[in-house]
Amino acid sequence: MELKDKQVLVAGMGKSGLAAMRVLKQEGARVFVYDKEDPKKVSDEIREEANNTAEGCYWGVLPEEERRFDFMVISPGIPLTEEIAGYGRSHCGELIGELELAYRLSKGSYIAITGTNGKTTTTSLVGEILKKAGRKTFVVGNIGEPVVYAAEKSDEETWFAAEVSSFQLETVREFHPVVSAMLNLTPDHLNRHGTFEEYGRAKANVYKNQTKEDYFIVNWDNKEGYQLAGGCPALVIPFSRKDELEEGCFVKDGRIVIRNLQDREVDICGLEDIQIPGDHNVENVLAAAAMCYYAGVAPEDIARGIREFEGVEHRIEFVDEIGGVRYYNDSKGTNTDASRKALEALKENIILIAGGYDKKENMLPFAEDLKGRVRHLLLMGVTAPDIAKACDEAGFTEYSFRKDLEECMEAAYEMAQPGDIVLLSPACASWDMYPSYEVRGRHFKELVARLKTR
Ligand code: UMA
Repeated sequence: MELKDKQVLVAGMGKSGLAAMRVLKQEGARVFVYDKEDPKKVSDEIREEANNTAEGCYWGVLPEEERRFDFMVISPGIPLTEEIAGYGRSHCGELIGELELAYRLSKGSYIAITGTNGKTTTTSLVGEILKKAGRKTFVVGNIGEPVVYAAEKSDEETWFAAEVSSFQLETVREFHPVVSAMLNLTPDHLNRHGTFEEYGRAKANVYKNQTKEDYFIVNWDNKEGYQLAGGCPALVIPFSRKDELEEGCFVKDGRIVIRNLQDREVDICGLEDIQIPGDHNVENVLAAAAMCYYAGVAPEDIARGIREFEGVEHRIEFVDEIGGVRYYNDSKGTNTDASRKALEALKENIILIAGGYDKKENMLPFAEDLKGRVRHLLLMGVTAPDIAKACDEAGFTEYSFRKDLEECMEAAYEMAQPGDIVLLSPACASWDMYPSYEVRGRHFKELVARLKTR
């Protein structure tokens, strides 16, 4: 992609937009930036860097009506219904996201992982397997690493293990992974996408440019996700934790096997080799094994990667044990499905801390899962009243409200008995109280460390 002297508008000065701005400038483009925030609310560092890099900065205002740009790079967090997106459609030759920009700038092959839950864990595991197999690998995307930085450093031998969100997939055009995966599909981000169908449609963009030479790995056990295989132009490879498949990756006699097109069964490893807890993680491992196998990694390298993988930060992460009580950080539980999986993995005697930003999810199935697992639920954040209402409906009465995470932790510490688990798994995004789930998770860990020194 030739960028020299191209006029580009970058919208959103978060991680993704900043990365796009830097790389575009380096490639000789004439960069302009926009952010909805008033300059007073933007950090000094970001404002200064943008002022020094861009030819024009638009803080809290749209660029002039008479301006025209070759294209616009819009951040994933900006809904396409926002005014700036409308401006982009009428004033810019093209409207793309940072993932698409990166794709056009990169050499090498993409493995793209989407789905509602498990993306970060599975992407990390795929990355680990590829690295252990000796491939030049970048683990990028929604996981927190803008893809454009890696794109700059890529060559023909490079492999990208890319976590891609529905937000990022809304703005892809040519993005073409050799292997893509849909881990599962359950309602999430409905406030952004409007309906579950629209959310699924955005996710299905992951395979829209694939051909029959490519692979689409999809969860056989998740009906909603599997339905999307219907429109897929790539070779569909299912994975299943529950059923033995004619073709695909599944569990047989306690072992992970892949049955390929030639009807050959390849043994990968035993379930006991998986270190990360819960059935949902068996699914993540099956998906990762299938992706790597179809990306040409040897079964023994896949097995080694699985055996040595200890999980990722903020995802059912064991933090510490204090007085016989174990503390787990599942700040990445940003929707009800993710948090239900954490409850399922940790089983019982749980003191749960939940609540946060409202993504308009139905809280009832989550509330129903609390019974028999959760001893007490501590509620915080914007969704606290909604979760409480769902608990009433589900007949779960063991809950109380706290102002913030610090107060929740105090209460949890007071009420926990040896053998209990204190779990932060909010079932909601963090954005009402924190800038990100990572900051929320780190705060939880700091509070655990503080309790330990009492
Ligand atoms: N902004 C506007 N107008 C708007 C909304 C936001 O100008 O209408 C501005 C904000 O003022 C802010 C910037 O845009 O300055 C924020 O951009 P962003 O929300 O796109 O966030 P980034 O920091 O660029 O991070 C993004 C992803 N964020 C989102 O998709 C919301 C990160 O995913 C990703 O790790 C990062 O790019 C690098 O690729 C986070 C996430 O929460 C983890 N993702 C969602 C999820 O996993 O559920 C999809």
